[in-house]
Amino acid sequence: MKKIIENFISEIDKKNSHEPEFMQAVREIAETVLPYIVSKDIYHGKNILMRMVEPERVLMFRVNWVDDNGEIQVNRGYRVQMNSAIGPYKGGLRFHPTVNLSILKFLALEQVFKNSLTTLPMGAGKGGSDFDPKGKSDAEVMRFCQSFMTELYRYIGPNTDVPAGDIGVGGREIGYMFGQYKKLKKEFTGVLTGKGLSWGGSLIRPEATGYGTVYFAENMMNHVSKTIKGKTVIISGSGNVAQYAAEKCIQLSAKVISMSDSSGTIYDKDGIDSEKLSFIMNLKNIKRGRIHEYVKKYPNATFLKNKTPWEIPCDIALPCATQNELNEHDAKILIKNGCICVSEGANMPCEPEAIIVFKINKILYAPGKASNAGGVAVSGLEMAQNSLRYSWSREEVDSKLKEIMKDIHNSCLTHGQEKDYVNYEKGANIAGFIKVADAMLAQGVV
Ligand code: NDP
Ligand code: 2IT
Repeated sequence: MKKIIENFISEIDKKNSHEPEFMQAVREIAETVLPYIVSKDIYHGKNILMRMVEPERVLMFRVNWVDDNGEIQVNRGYRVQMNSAIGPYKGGLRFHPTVNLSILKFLALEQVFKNSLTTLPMGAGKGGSDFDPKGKSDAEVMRFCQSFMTELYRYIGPNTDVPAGDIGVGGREIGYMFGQYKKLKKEFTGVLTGKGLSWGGSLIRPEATGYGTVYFAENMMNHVSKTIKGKTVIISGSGNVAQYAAEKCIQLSAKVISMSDSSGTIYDKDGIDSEKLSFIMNLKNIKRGRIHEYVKKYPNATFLKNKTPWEIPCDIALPCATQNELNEHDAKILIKNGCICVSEGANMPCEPEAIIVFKINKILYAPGKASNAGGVAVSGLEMAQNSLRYSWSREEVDSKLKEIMKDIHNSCLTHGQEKDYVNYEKGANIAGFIKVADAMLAQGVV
C-alpha cells in the first residue's frame, strides 16, 4: 500500500512540486483515500483520485486599481474551479499578501471533501488575491473589490460558481463585490454568500464557521461522555471564525483564556467573557485594530508578542487563524499540558507531524474539512433561501447547522472508527470522497 501511495504522490509531484501547501493536502488525502479505493472494486481502473486532485479550471487575472494617492496598483486575482460533480463550484475568496496558486489549490481541494460532507449539493472552488486589505481605506477596498469583480463576474453565477468570504474577505468586501456584479450583469441573484441580511444574506452565516467548529467539538466530547461545559479553551486568531468560536464556547459555559492575531497572543487567565469579546469584535471588525490593544483595556491580561497560544495550558484548542500554524513541538506541549480535544476552525492549521502526535496520544482531533464545514453549510442554506426567495429564522438556521454538524460527525464515525479510537481525518476523507467519486463515475469521463 505504501508503494501505491508513494507512486501516486510522485506522479502528482511531477507537475506540482513547486506547490508545497497543495502537495501537503494531496498527501493527507491520498494516505487515507487510496487504501479505501484499493478495497473497492467499483473505483478500480478509473483514475478517480488523480482526476479529483486536478482542478477543472484555474483562472488567473490582473486586478489594477487606483489608491488614495492616485497611484496605480497591480494585484493578481485567481479562481480555482476545482470540482463541479455534485453542484456549482462553491468556496471562499481570500485577500492576503501570501495568496498564491499553491494555497488556493490546497484550499479548493479541501473544499471538495468539505462540501461533500455537508450533505448539500455544492461543488468546490476557491479564489482570491494577493491584495492586502490591512491599512487600506474603505474607498481603496471598494475600488479593489470592484476591479476584482469586473473580471471575475464573467466566470461565476448562481448556478455556476458561488464565492464567499475567507481571510480578509468579510461582509464589507462581499457587499462591494455583490454591488459590482449586479451592476455588470443587471441581475439580482444569489451569486455570492455571506451577503448582508437586507439583501439576500442568511441569519447565522457570520457565526456559522465558529459555531460549527464548537458544535463539532461538543459532538466529539459527547461521544466519549464528556462535555465542553467548564472546560478551558484556547483559540488562535481573532477574525470571523475565532470570534464566533469564542462566543459559542462562552454560551456553552466554557472558559476562553486566549485569542491571537499575526502579531501575538493575549492570555487572560480570568477568562474572556461576553463583554470582553464584544470589545474584541469592535476592535477587529470596526476599528480594524490589533489584538494587543486588549491588554490596555484589560490590564490583568498579558500580551505574548509574536507568540501563538499553544503553550498556554488548556483542555481544548481551537486553531482558527491560518494554515500550518501549529507544529509538532506545539502539539507535544498541548498534550503535556493535558489538552484532550483539537477542533480545527481554520483550514489545515495543524502540520502533518502535529496530527501524528495527536493520533499517537489518541486525543480527539478533527480536521477542518469536517469541523469548519459549518460556514460553507450555511452558505448552502443561504443559496437555498435565495432560490426560494424566502428567509428562515435564526432558530431554523441554527438548528439546521447543528443537525449538519452532527451528520458530519456521524459520517466520520462510519468511516473512521478504529478499535479504540475514532480517526476523524480518515473518516472525513473517505466519507467526503464517496459522494463526489460516485457522481463523477455516473457522469462519465468529462
Ligand atoms: P479573518 O480574516 O476574519 O481572520 C483571520 C485571523 O487569522 C486574524 O486574526 C489574522 O490575524 C489571523 N491570521 C491570518 N493569517 C495569519 C498568519 N499568517 N499568521 C498568524 N495569524 C494569521 O479570516 P477568517 O476568520 O474568516 O478565517 C480564518 C481561518 O478559517 C482560515 O484558515 C480560513 O480559511 C478558515 N475558514 C473560514 C471560513 C469562513 O467562513 N470565514 C470557513 C471555513 C474556514 P491578522 O489580523 O494579524 O492578519
Ligand atoms: O473555507 C471555507 O469553507 C470558507 N471559506 C467558506 C466557503 C463558503 O462558500 O462559504
